[in-house]
Amino acid sequence: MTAGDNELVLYGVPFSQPVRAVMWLCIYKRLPFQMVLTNPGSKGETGSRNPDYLARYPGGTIPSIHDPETGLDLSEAHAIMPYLCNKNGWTDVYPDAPDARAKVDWILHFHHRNLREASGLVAPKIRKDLDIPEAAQTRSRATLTAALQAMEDVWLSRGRFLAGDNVTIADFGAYVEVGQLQPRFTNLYDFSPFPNVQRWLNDMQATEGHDDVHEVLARLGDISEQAPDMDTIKSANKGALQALNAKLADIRG
Ligand SMILES: N[C@@H](CCC(=O)N[C@@H](CS)C(=O)NCC(=O)O)C(=O)O
Repeated sequence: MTAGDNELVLYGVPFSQPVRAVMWLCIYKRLPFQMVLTNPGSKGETGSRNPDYLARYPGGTIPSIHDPETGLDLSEAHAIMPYLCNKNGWTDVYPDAPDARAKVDWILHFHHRNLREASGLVAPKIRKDLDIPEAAQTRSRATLTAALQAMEDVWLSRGRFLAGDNVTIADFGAYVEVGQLQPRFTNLYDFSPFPNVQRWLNDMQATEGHDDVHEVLARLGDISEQAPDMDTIKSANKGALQALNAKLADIRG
């Protein structure tokens, strides 16, 4: 079956962490969508800082979605995932009991200035042009380490996943950041001081959709010694998109 007119539209690229979180939720719940390649930060025709894009999504970031069924335009992964769960009744990954939902929301909000800093270790490798100062990288590493300690000592000592014993959208959001640093991908962080986090990383890797969403990182490989050039990143994104489209064709049946 081909892509339907009424499918959710997702703007982004597979290399973007928050885009991967939304992709993963959709694949996990077998919701087909259309991915429109949108270059983060670019003012070009297909860029997230293009005036047409900004008119709809003023934050100028990916991911953004358009829901043709409701007409809704929405940015921010941690707004998009709850929206999709609410709309589709996916209470397994976003529970509706107030206290259970609050635990998920807590981690979704905690994410932004904490776990998100994992990308502060990746950005200097892939955006040499930004010339990110050493001090910023050191701060990102320290912030991330404190966030991992919170995961280790509190959330992941109480349950198998971050908000309890079942996977939720908080795990998708967190893993796309933390997971990218593992030896099997970029290899930019040593997780050995965190056994609970390592267990969780393994559980997340066994969660449906993981490999489909992380194809881009598998293609990019270890970047700890040598930073990839833009052509390599573009080709990894392209290959990942082809793999994603194959998966979506399978979901559409
Ligand atoms: N808080 C946002 C972060 C989105 C974000 O920073 N996206 C990056 C790509 S990973 C982006 O679009 N950067 C381009 C820019 O800021 O111009 C979310 O979770 O959706």
